[in-house]
Amino acid sequence: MQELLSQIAHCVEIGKINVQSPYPPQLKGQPGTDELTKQALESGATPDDVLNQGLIAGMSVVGKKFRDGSMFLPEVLMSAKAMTAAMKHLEPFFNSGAIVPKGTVVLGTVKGDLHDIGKKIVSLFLQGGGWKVVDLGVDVSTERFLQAVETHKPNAVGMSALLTTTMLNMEQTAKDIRAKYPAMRIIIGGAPVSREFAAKIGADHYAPDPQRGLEYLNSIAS
Ligand code: B12
Repeated sequence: MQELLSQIAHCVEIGKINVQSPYPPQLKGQPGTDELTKQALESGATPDDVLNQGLIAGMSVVGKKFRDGSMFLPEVLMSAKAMTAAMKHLEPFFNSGAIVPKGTVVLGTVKGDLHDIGKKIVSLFLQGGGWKVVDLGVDVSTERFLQAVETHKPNAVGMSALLTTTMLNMEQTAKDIRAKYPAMRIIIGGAPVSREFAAKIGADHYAPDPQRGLEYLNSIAS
């Protein structure tokens, strides 16, 4: 079983989705996260083992390599796809409560901003790290963030902005969330934002990449 879980971790790391996937070329015709996750669960692996020893293990290698520059965006996107294929098999266990997430994060790209790619990667990393993510998508108004906080009672709100213009909307949303939920943890990311900007708008944390976002969230998980 251990071997199977290590294989899942490796497939996440190298972005091997399923047997049909031609990527990476050296594993053409071999099973990917899709088949291996199904097989592991059918052979009696617990969903927790698949998540922790397979997906989280694989994604944490991806996170480290992406951070130190030894892995690039297209490869990370393949890993994210491999991860999504595996998550499909784990979803029923999340829904039934058999997997207990570390906590919940409401995530969205702020109002006026349609950039989705970075936020989606963050979403998958956090899921791969054992968090439940409520992804509100792009162009998310303050009202929608507030509504989601009310509904999902998350441990944190994550906001993404890629435009200098929409950073201003992020500021407003952060202030409105803080006014209504003073204890809510707010984490921000996206190319134009910074640690200084986070401090200015009263956000708790700025993360330049998903791995550091995950590390922060794990540090606040009770
Ligand atoms: C792809 C892209 C688009 C695509 C978006 C497609 C999509 N579905 O997302 C399209 C074509 C739609 C687009 C449109 C526009 N874009 Co554009 N776009 C980009 C581009 C090339 C890449 C962005 C990207 O996906 N990066 C890859 C991801 C992985 O990185 P990332 O988003 O930074 O996210 C990472 C981290 O920042 C972090 N992170 C991000 N968010 C969060 C959140 C949290 C909580 C955490 C923890 C971490 C985190 O983790 C992510 C993963 O590592 C950038 C240039 C660039 N190099 O950034 C321009 C760029 C952002 N765009 C720009 C502009 C100007 C526009 C337009 C205004 C163009 C126009 N005139 O129409 C429109 C705006 C549309 C709108 N209202 O949003 C400018 C912004 C300039 C500025 N300073 O404001 C840029 C910088 C290009 C440039 N050099 O001029 N764009």
